[in-house]
Amino acid sequence: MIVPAVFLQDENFVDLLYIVAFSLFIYGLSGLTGPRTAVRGNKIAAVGMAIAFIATLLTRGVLSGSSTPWLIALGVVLGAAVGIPAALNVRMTAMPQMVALFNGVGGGAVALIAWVEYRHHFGGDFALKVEIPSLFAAIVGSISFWGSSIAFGKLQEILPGRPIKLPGQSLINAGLLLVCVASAVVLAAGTHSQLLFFFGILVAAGVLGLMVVLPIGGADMPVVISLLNAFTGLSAAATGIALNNTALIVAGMIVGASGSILTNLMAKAMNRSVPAIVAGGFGGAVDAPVSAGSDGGTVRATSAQDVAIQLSFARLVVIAPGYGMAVAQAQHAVRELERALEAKGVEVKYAIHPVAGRMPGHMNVLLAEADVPYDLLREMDDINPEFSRTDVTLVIGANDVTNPAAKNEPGSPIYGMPILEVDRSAAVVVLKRSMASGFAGIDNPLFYEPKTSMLFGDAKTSVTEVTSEVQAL
Ligand code: TAP
Repeated sequence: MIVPAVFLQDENFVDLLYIVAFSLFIYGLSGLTGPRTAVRGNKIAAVGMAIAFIATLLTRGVLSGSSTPWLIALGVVLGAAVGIPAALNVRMTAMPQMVALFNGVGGGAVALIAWVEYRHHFGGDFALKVEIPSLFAAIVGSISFWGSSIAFGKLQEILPGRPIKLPGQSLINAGLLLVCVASAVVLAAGTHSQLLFFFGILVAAGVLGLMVVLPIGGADMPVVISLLNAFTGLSAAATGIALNNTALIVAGMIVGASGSILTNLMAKAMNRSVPAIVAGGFGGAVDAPVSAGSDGGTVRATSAQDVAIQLSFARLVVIAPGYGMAVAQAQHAVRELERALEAKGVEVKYAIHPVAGRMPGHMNVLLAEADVPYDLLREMDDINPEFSRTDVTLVIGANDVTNPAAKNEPGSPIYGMPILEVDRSAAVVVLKRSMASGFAGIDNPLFYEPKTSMLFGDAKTSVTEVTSEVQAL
């Protein structure tokens, strides 16, 4: 695109570019509502971001200073050198860690910008309308950076997934929040020449970020990631206000608003309350893993041939996929099995739990990739009443989302989380490699029920074997 020189650095032209960028963000975001349009939506939003970046460079004063263009170029090269290979090489199953990491980096960048702004005005004139959003951005950005780092550590299994809680945790959190707010008030009230208070804010908010996420148990991680995402968006919007940058305000608010809505939806799906998350009493009621096998329950192993017979004589088969299907990349094999069963007159449906896998919509994306017709997918609330008339439920690499302890064991860390009630079907076949627990780190009583049989092995191999047996019958 050739832009007449007169337009460059013209405020109206820059504003026009920003409007185009926001429109593309919003249009792109609307594409993320369905797996089929998500990739296109993401590309559209990325074009919007490139336009916003160019508009920022064209803003008067941004490129002033002899070293500034080089520093910006260095940032772009370093960011691209890290970000592009990371995004290209990340495994689908490691996506949540990546989201947590990128989200944390966003929060950290916002906190650093707030610090730079503060140093910029150090000892001079700092208008409240700039200072207050900067302080807000420093607090929330710092919480988001450190909280996301812990979330990354838990998801990457560098840190234990179980809740880590100190005695008096809620009081400590309240104290840290008080330190942040009190320091911010002192600075805003005029003693802002004291850099020490600003560091106090960054450190207290950072420790608060760690303290809020450490006690959160594995199964509740989706909610906290989404909450931290909303925090990063809000802190970016605050930085936009401080820097008088419309692009940052709009983009930050889009992330903040969509993150807040997603947090609310996830919390509802997990039967948790958002205030309980913020208070720190979340997901960590019990530290000890619950053992379903300790009461003498036995496990019944089965074979691909037996499963094929069971499935072929069923009227209704429900497939309940989980994280293990993603690890095994078994979605195409599962689709083949569905076709083989349908060819024998068996009705097949898929049961989709809102937090099955490791990211929102994980199962929908995988099954769409394998061309599973969307009308065969049933959300949890729709499929649960159907389990009582289901002949066989095939649990493929799912564990926590089928765990009846969530309904029956008040002491369980996942108690209260809505589950796929697969135990109400006439028979259950679980495909997994071992008796290992799922993300929440707890045993699953479903595996010991007399109606349950276990087909041990990699999900893709097992499903392929079952399909061959079904076709041979
Ligand atoms: P999980 O409870 O994590 O269980 C997955 C099971 O898959 C494991 O028990 C594992 O058992 C099995 N598995 C792994 N690789 C396999 C393979 N190659 N073949 C066959 N089985 C394999 O999964 P879920 O039921 O989907 O529940 C999701 C959990 O993740 C919930 O606790 C949820 O809160 C949490 N979480 C969700 C999200 C979102 S947004 N979806 C984000 C973060 C965390 P073996 O090792 O014995 O095979």
